[in-house]
Amino acid sequence: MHWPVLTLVIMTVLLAGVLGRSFSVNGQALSSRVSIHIQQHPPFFSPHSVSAEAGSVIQWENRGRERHSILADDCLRRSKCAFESQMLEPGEHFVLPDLPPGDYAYHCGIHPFMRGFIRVNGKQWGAPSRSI
Ligand SMILES: [Cu+2]
Repeated sequence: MHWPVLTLVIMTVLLAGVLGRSFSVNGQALSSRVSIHIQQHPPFFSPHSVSAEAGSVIQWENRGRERHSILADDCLRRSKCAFESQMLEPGEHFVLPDLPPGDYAYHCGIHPFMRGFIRVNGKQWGAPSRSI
């Protein structure tokens, strides 16, 4: 590996560490890492709605007592599927490292009444937002 490349990798890792903290404003998470808790009671996905900058890591943690899964609503249309987790046992995580800009409604594959929403903003990176 060439030195400039190695330096870039190291700086990227360091920067990710600095930025890898969560901030929350009125339930809207604005950060490079967004954490969503899965819980047994409403709103089930907490916070229910999050917005994130492009390139953010979005992470769910099952803090409930049952199995759950994360399924983008568009998966039901079978044309495309933005994201779909495996079954998450209590205590397990699901991580989306790089969701493209757009609006994403999602639900639990086992309990369809558990619903959440993610908005990924792309403007910061010069890419237009798109709705799905
Ligand atoms: Cu569930």
